[in-house]
Amino acid sequence: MLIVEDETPIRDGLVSLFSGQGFDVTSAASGPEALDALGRDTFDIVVLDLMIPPPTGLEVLAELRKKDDRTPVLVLTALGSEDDVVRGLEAGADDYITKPIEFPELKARLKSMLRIKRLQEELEERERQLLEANERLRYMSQTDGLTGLDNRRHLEQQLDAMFAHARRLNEPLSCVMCDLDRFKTVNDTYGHQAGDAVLKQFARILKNEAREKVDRVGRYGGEEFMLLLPGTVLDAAVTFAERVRKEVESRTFTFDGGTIKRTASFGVAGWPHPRISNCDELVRAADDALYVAKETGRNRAIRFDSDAFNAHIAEHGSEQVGQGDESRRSEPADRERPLGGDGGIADSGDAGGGELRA
Ligand code: GH3
Ligand code: MG
Ligand code: MG
Ligand code: MG
Repeated sequence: MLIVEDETPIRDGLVSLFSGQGFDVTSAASGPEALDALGRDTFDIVVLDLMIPPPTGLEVLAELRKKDDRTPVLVLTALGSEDDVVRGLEAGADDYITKPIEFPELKARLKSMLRIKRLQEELEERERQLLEANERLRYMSQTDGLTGLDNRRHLEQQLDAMFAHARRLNEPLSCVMCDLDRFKTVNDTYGHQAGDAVLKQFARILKNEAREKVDRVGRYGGEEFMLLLPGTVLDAAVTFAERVRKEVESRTFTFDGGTIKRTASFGVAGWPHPRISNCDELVRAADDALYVAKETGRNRAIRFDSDAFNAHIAEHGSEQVGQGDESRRSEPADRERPLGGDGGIADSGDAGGGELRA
């Protein structure tokens, strides 16, 4: 507590009264001393006599309020000077008491000011906690728990926004879908935890290869990931996917008790494209290209509408790709789409397939 009072007997009386009540009391006998104390310390409460050697109490108060509108200030005014009271309150005092001071009244008023201050602080603390909790919730609702990447819902929201933006500015936007090859065997051979470790490391690779704060990287489903590359034409997106593919291929994944090599397949689509007119079609095109990458041997990046893509479709028909899986944008990703039973999967061309090294 800061007590500003120029009359020594009153000041001493107040100091001993409130010290006796357990307050840590600082006292000042003039304007300069008061400003000095306020500059040095912060106070829970200030008792301020208005008639003090200048700067006066009102000037001290105005100075304090320039940078601090929180510290409760109770002004002491001479009896009957109503102008003083009004000016004191206008200058930012929270309450006043007229001299001669009635100590019980002063004590009661200070107590109520402190109570208001405490309530205000509690309210602010609660608001802070609420904001924090909201921030945590927002993060959790947008983030995949295992990899820390965007989750599917958030990816789709981003995609909607990015596509609208791309269309508005007539800027390219590419989408890369990728899926670890023969990932199930990691789980089957080394257990789910090893699988999780590989997924996390794979996610890290994607994140590192993507442009920070520009591209969005997310987990679309189990071991399937999506990258959104704004401002990126299809050619550049294919180059990007090829770079990531090589990086994955060169990497040795580690898990508790062993290491393992894996590859991944990529499907790449880009807007603008004559066969893509909305973001669902962009994702489906990338997904179809990924499907063809799997079908044609895995560990490769396939460009939607490329010769390789079209040749595969021409040979095997298109009923499996572009089949308009409407559930795709609301259900977990599932690549169980065998082409004509099991026969379409080319195990021989599978660079990373089946090789597990512990
Ligand atoms: P393909 O080359 O055709 O993609 O073969 P694959 O084995 O990678 O694909 P498949 O769809 O047959 O298997 C995917 C596996 O991914 C099955 C599932 O148990 C596993 N999986 C999905 N999510 C997780 C996860 O969060 N953690 C672990 N450890 N495994 C997961
Ligand atoms: Mg005085
Ligand atoms: Mg897979
Ligand atoms: Mg998959």
